[in-house]
Amino acid sequence: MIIKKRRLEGKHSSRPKKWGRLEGKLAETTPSKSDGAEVPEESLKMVCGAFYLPKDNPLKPIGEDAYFICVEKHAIGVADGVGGWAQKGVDAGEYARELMNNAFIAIHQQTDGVADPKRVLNEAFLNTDAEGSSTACIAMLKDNILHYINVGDSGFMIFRANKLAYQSPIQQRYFNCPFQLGNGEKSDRPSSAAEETVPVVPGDIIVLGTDGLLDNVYAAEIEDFLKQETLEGSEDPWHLAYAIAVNLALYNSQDKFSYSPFARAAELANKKHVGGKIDDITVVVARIVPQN
Ligand SMILES: [Mn+2]
Repeated sequence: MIIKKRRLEGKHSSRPKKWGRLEGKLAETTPSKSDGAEVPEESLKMVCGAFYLPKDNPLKPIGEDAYFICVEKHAIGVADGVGGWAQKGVDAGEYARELMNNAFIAIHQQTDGVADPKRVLNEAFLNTDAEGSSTACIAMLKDNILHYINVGDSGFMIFRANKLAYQSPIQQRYFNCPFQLGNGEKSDRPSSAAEETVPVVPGDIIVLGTDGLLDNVYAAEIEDFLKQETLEGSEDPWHLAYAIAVNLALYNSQDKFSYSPFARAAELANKKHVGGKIDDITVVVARIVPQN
């Protein structure tokens, strides 16, 4: 795979053109029939790719994020082990990895063909024994509708014709304290999860990530990036995930002066934070295409 290194020079030092978060609802720009994006009768599938970039930490070379892609069941998921556990000598990455592994197994064991992310998350949670806690977002495509379940501040955006069409809402108690699944008394249970369905159409691009992505990259930047990729005819989801992780999220995270989504959220919470946020970065990209 040829990887193109492209950095958006000069883009990250200023406030993006538009940075309003579009949470939990379809955008007004959602194509209607007049846009030529009719709801298809044909069956759709997801073509997926992912890139994981743990932050530089010799003590935790694989970081605290985890993800899975289940091609047969059209399902993807991410989890982000909560870093605060390190103070207690617990690697929450273990919890996140076990949770995603168990989610993958639970999806394979769904034999009745019904996409039920809640059941998957429940089973994954009950089978996860590790100490720690983690956010989790699992999305499954069924009958041309994306079913998802989310706990915490991981999440996804759907881009349609290179425009943001949907963004999943995050759950947090207060700034930088997301809802989190875990076995401890203070942790959340799957019953706290947000569950939603979103119709999708061929050509949609789902960008799922942990807060290493979402705290560093605005939807408008991904829109610009996808426009450029479309011009160049680049459709490989692995390439898109790599480029979004490295050229946008990693690059922005290292910018000490940018008005990042994290800096904006801090400002809204009356906290001080300037620049990007160094973190593990997970990006899963799923293209919605016809089954045949
Ligand atoms: Mn994170």
